[in-house]
Amino acid sequence: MELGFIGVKFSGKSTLFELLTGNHFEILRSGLAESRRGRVVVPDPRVDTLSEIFKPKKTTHATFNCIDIMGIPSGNRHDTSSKYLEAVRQVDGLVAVIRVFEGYGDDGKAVTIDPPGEIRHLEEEIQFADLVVAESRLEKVEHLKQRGAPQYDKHEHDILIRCKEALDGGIPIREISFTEEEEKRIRGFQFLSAKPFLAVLNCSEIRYQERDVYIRKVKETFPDMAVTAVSALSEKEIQELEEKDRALFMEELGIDEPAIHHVIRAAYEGLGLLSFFTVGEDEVRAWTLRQGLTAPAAAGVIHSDLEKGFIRAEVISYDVFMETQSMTKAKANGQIRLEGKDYVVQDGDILNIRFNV
Ligand SMILES: Nc1nc2c(ncn2[C@@H]2O[C@H](COP(=O)(O)OP(=O)(O)OP(=O)(O)O)[C@@H](O)[C@H]2O)c(=O)[nH]1
Ligand SMILES: [Mg+2]
Repeated sequence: MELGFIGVKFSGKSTLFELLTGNHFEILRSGLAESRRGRVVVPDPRVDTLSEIFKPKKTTHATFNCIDIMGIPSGNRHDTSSKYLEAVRQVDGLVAVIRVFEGYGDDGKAVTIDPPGEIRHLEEEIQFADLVVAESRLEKVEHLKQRGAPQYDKHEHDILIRCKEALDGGIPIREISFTEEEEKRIRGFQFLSAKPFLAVLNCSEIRYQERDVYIRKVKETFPDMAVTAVSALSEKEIQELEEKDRALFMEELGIDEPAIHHVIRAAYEGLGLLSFFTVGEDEVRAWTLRQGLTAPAAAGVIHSDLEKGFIRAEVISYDVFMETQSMTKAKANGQIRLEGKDYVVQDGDILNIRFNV
């Protein structure tokens, strides 16, 4: 799972990237463009609690990668061949960093704070690229139809028409409801606006106090959008403080936990991710999985052999486990379920995969 940070120039993508990754990264080069890839550790108090109970040799939190993608100019350009779109195409989900602090923009002019406008701009750029893809494919499909060619696929034609209509009306592909079968076909087109999209409003210290107003404005324009707020620069300063000063500072700023926590949680929800756990004397570990996937897929996240040789999964949810805090007692109570290959893994499941290779 790899998330890309997108946004207009100087919106604070790199600041947020550095905050979330602790400024550890590798440089990715493609052509002339350069971007940075870093790993984000997912803070999860459940992992810490499990670790206290099992006292394992090693405790591992879930992680995901993020990419600090270059910013785009605030003016429209509809440049479909850009390195920017190429970078966007390669990530699994988008975190749009939206500017909610004063100062100067890439054009040298004072910035107007307008989160809905900035989101619309980002959406328009990716939707325009999708429209080009949909139209060119439609043209081919219609040509096949006219010729009565056997490759003509009525189903594909219908899907493409729906996509084009949505995009013409400014609706991203992710908001169209498809059947599972249609969803599979859609994947082949690699539509950018089909990717999960989370808007992070990057506020100055002062604007952060009014964050609810900005969130509401976004929701009025984009009712289905996942949106959260941070003050990346102030939180980065806090991160560099001593532990005791940190608590005091956070109180002053009206921040009850570091932004990293709620941004990651919002990313989890907005981007369709969940955490499941494996426990034992050797290691207590959290793993990241896409919501809706089954036990063998979860096994595959741990190791490909576990997926190949998957037999069953022993499952107990974290909350149920916490009633007794003991696997032996949970087993005696019949609280550990045996699930097969169709079981859809839930957030907080503790799994033990039975497999055979
Ligand atoms: N006042 C204020 N300034 C910020 C905040 N976040 C970032 N900045 C400043 O805005 C400037 C741009 O920040 P970056 O994080 O480099 O922005 P970016 O989106 O990565 O920019 P590009 O990569 O050029 O598109 C820097 O000078 C930051 O210090 C913020 O929350 N408040
Ligand atoms: Mg940057």
